[in-house]
Amino acid sequence: MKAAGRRAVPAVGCLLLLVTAWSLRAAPRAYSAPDVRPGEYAGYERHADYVAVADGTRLALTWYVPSQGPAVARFPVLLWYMPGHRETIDPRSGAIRPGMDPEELAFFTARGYVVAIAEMRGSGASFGFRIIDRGPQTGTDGRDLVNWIARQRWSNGRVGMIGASYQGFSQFATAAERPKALKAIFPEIAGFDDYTSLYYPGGILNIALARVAYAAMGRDDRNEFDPTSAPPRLPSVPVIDEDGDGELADEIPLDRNGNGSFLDDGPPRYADGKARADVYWRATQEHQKNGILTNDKVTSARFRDSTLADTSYRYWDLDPGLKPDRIVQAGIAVYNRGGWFDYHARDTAQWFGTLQGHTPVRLLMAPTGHTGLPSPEARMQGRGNAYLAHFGDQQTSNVLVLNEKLRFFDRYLGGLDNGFDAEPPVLIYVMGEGWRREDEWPLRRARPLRLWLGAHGSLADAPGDAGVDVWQVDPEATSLSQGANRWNYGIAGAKAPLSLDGSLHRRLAYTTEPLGEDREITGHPILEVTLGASVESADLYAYLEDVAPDGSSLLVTEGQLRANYHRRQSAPDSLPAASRLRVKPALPWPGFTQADFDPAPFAGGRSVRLVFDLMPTAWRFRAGHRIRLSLAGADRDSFEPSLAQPGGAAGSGGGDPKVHWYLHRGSAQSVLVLPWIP
Ligand SMILES: [Ca+2]
Ligand SMILES: [Ca+2]
Ligand SMILES: [Ca+2]
Repeated sequence: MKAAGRRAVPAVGCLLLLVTAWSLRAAPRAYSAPDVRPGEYAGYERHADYVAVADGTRLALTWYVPSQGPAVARFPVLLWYMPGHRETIDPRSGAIRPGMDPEELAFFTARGYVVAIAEMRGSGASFGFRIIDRGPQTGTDGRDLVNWIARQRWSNGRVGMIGASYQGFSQFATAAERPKALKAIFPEIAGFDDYTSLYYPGGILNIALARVAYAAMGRDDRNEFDPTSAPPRLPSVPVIDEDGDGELADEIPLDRNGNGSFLDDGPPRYADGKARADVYWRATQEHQKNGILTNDKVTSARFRDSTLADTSYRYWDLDPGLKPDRIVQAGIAVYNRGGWFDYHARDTAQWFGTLQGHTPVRLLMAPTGHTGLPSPEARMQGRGNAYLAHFGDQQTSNVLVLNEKLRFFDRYLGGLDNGFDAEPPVLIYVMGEGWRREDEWPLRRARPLRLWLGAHGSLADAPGDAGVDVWQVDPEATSLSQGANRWNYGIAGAKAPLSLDGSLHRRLAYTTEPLGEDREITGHPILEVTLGASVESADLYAYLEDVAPDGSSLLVTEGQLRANYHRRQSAPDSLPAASRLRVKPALPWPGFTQADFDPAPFAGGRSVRLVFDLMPTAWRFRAGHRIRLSLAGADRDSFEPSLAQPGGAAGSGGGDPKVHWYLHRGSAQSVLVLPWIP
C-alpha cells in the first residue's frame, strides 16, 4: 500500500471544493458499487498465544498473517474481540474453525491485513472472569490487547477493530480507552443505549432476549460440547499443545459423566491418559465466576438507574453512551453498520448522528435484522434475505459491506489515498428503491408528514372532529411473523418480509386512503397520542404498515412506550450530564429512571400524552398503497405484560382481564409524524 502524501491545496482549489460540495449537497446520489481491490495473498499462517493484560490475566489470541504474496514484513491489523470462541474445535475430529466468518477472514488476509481474534476474560480459552457483562474491564483489556498487537513484529503499529453485536460493543469500549495504535473501528448492529434497545425497550422488559441470549452465553463460557444441538455446540480451541504432539483436541479434559461439561468430573483426565499442567481446564474453571447479566438480574432491575443484583453497577455504568466523548477525543474513525429491522437500528443511527462533525464517521443501513447481509453463494442457494428478494434486488450481498469495510480500513489504517473520505458519509438501503448515498442522518430535506388519527379508523393529513375511540386491549397480540420479529433473531431465516396481517384483529388500526403518488419515508417516525385507560397503566405498541391494493400488508417499522413514562424530558438525552456531545437525532427521551416512573398514569380517569419514536426506516410507499398505523396493548411473545394486565409484574391495576383504552382524536390530540422525503 502506498502512503497518502500530504498535499498543499491552493486556496482557489479549496474554494472550488467547497462550492462543489455545496452544490452536491441538495440531491441524493444513486450508489454504484466501487470495484473491490483484488487480493494479493493466497493464504495465511495461523498463530495462537496467550497475552497477559495489565492485571496479569492471560487472554487467548489467534492471529492470521497473510502469506504467499508480496514480501511485506509488517501489516495493519484488524482485531475481533469477543465474549465467546475465537475458534471452535470438534473434540471428535480435532477440526478447528475460526469463530468469525471464514470468508471475511480470507478476504482481509488476502488484501494484506493481519486478522487477530481475541477471547474476552471469562470466555473461550482465556483465563479470568467478567465481573459483569459489558463492564469496564472490556475496554481496559481491549486497550492492552491493542497495545500488545502494536508491538509485534508482524504489525505495522496501526490497528482497526471489526465485529458485530457484542463485538461491536467491545470496539466502542476499547476505543474509549484510547490506545494509541487504534485508528479506526467498524462496529456492526451494536448498541448506543442498551437499556432501551436490549433490556427494556420503551421501558418494557424484553423477554425474547432473555430466552435466547443469556443461557447460551453461560454454556459457551463453560466450553461445553453438545453435538446434538443445531449447530453443534463446540468448545473453544486450546491455546497450548501441552504434550507437544501437534494435536489440540487432546488438551480438552474428558467429560466422564457425558453431560457435555468437563467441569463436574473431578480432577481433569485426558483421552491420551497423560498428565498435564491443565491449562485449558484451569482457564475454564475461572469462568464459573462470570457475572453474566442473567434474566433474574435484568428482571429485578427495572429502571435505567437500577443497581444490578449482586453488583455495584447500574445500566448506565455499563452503557455505550459513556463512550462517545472519549472516542471523539481520540479522533478514532468510526464506520457504523446497522440493519433497519435490528433492535439496535436507532442506536446505529444515533452513534452516527452524535459523532458526525466530531470525528471521521460513516453510516450504512441495510435491510437486515440482527445479522449481516447474505453471501452471494447463500443468495444463489435461496438462503438469502427476504427483503432483497421481495424488492427484486439481485445484486446486493455481503460483498458490499466487506468492500466498504476494506475501503474504510485501507484509508484509515493502510493510508491508501482511495478517495473514501471525500464520499458522502451515509449509505442507506431505501426499501422499494435500492442503495443511495446521503450527506447526513437524518436527512435535512425530510419534511414532517402529519397523519392524524381520525374517526372510523381513518388516518388523514388534517385533524378530524374531536372524539374518543374506546377499545378493548387484546393481551394476546404479538408481533411475531413466521416466528420472527425484530427482537428474537429470527429475521435472517424468514422466507418473506415481516407482516402482521394474521393478527390485525388484535390491534386498533388507522389507515390512509390510497396514496395518489409514491411517498418515501426515511428517518425516525414520531407518534403522539393522548390516551386514557380503564386501569392505572398500559403499554402502547405502534406498528407502521404498508398496505397493498389487495389488502395485504408489510410491517415497515415499530415503536413502543410504557405509559408510566409519560413525563418527558427529565434529561435531555441518554448521554451522561457531563458529556459535551448531544445525541442526534434528538428523539423523545423519557429518562426511564425510577424518578421518571409514574406508578398510576391513568388514575382518577386521567389521560396522558405519550410521545415516542418508531425505529428508523427508509421505505418507499407506492402510489395506490395505503399507510396504516396499528396499535396494540401487548406483544405477548417478546415483552412482559403491561403492569395492569393479569400476570403484570407490579400488579398495580389489580389484573382486570378487560382493559379499555380511551384514545383521543381531533386537533392537538393524536398524530403520527412521518419523515417524508419530497
Ligand atoms: Ca496435544
Ligand atoms: Ca461432565
Ligand atoms: Ca496427546
